[in-house]
Amino acid sequence: MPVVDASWEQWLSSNVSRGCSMDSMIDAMVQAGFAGEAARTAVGKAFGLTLAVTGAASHGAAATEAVLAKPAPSAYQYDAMPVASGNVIHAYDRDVRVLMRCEKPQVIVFGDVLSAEECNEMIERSRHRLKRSTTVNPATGKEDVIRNRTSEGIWYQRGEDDFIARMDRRISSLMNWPVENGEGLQILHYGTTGEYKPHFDYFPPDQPGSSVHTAQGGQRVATLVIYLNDVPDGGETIFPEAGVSVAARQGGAVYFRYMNGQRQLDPLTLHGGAPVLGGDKWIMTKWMRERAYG
Ligand code: PD2
Ligand code: ZN
Repeated sequence: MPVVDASWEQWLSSNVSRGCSMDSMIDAMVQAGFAGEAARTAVGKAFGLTLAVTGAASHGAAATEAVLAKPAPSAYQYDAMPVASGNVIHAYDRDVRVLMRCEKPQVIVFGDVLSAEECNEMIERSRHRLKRSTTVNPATGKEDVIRNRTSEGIWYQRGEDDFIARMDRRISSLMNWPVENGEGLQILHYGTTGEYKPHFDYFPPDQPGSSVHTAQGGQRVATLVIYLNDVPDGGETIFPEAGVSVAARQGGAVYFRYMNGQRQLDPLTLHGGAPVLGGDKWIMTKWMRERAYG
């Protein structure tokens, strides 16, 4: 059975600060192999510790009462998504099919964003250049290798060659957000058992480490995850608070938007990459910022 070591402590404290619910954190720990009681104890303690940092009660029932007494953050207001309406969206040089739309949280599943040939080209370009993925430490802003994220990846600078520039333009057109506001494309590879535990893609506004990342381009506003291969078993993108999961199908993609026009952040966009149970998984990710980036 796993133990609550330094990387789990970091996972617990960053998820508390990001507004995750106790239940979703306990579920994630149980899925990772903890006994229910051990998960409940660790999560309860993490909520208590966070309160201690903010000067409130720090132990047991007092901490729980203080959690419950905390004023509810003002509810996220769902305003119109920038993505076009309709069943087929013409995105720069390709017609993309809409397979599913969810309003709360704002999630859209697309088919055929990339052709099979384009997916295979991205995989072959990346296969020999992968490095172990990192996660932003919310306290320091530094990139840490931690086991919440068992994948390897590589970044492509925006417009770094004609092929990448075409992908950037197509994605920008599909997300209906300026190409200049996009981070570079990231390719990720997970082997069997690889996963990415539930997290938010936005930088937690109350954490000191976030300002380093938002200084340029501002906050992240929306993500597009494109699946580059068919995953034989597992590896879905999961939204545990919304009860939604998206299967990895070559060329398909999932879009989700978490910052509205008032700059509120949507806690229902908590999401993760479920463990790959058979074969491997390749994805390409685009994160969009509020303003021009890079
Ligand atoms: O691998 C995924 O499905 C996944 C899910 C959630 C990747 C990411 N987030 C990410 O790279 O942020
Ligand atoms: Zn993510």
